[in-house]
Formats: sequence, C-alpha cells, structure tokens
Amino acid sequence: MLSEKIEKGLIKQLNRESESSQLYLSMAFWVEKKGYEGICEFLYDHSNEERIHMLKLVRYINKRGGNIVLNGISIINVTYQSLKELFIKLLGHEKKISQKINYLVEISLQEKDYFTYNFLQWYVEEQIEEEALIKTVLDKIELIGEDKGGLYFFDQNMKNFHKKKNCD
Ligand code: OFO
Repeated sequence: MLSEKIEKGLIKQLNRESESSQLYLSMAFWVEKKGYEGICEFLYDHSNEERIHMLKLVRYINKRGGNIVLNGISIINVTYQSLKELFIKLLGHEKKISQKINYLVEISLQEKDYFTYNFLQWYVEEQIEEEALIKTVLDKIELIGEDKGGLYFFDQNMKNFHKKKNCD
C-alpha cells in the first residue's frame, strides 16, 4: 500500500507527465506550421514518450493499490517568437519536472517506501537524459543564430535522426 503522501505525489506527477505530453504536442503543431519538418518529428515523438512516462506511473500506482484521478487538460495553444524561445521554455519545463521528481524521491525516503524509491530511479535517469537532450538542441539553435541555411540543415538532420531512431 502507498502512504497518502506518496499516493498524492505520484498522482500529481502522472498528471504532470500528461501535461508534458500535451505541451510537446502543442509545440510540435507550432513548429510544423512553421515548416520545420525534422524538429516537429522530434517534438511529436517526445509527446509520445511523455505519455509513456504517464502510463508507467498509472501502472505502478494501480499495482500498489492507489486510486488515480486525472486532471482535465486542455491543449496549450501558445505561440513563440522563435525556435530559441520555444526550446528555452522546454528546458525550463524539464528542469521543473526534475525538481518534482527529486522531491518525490525525497519523500519516498522519508516515508521509507523503498519500492517507490526504486521505481523512481528510472525517472531520475530519464530526467538527466532529457535535460541534456533539450540543452543540446538549444545549444545548436543558438550556435546557428540567424543563419537560415544552417537552420535548414539542422532541421534536415533532425529528420534523419528521427528516421534512424525509428528504424533502429
Ligand atoms: Fe520530459 O519528462 Fe517525463 O518524466
């Protein structure tokens, strides 16, 4: 059985993962409309990954006898001034998620819930990867700056990266 505190924390996290999925999805719309064929695939893909993060939590909470409540989520229709702004926001978002995961790890230790502590290690690893990935994309976008040709090639590279990833 999960303690009330852990159950509440995990349910909040699963709703955050669901929101993350919607956030990536809404960013993918925006990017696709701007004509970036590769970057939009990256964001659509990532939206699916966030859904998988949510499902992992759903399955774990159910296995431990918790009661899930889903928040109503509306698609976030935000527009951005630039790709750079979008990825800055995304990095900020992932950093916030990392803090929440760290907090959950902390309370799982306080509550001596070592099953949950162990379960959360996957998310800890994932956040390290995600922050690094978004930071790498942002660094590249900053490096390219106003160079439209550079941006075009970067977008094409992202498309190939996406194709390769789906074939591996
Ligand atoms: Fe992007 O993060 Fe899920 O956990």
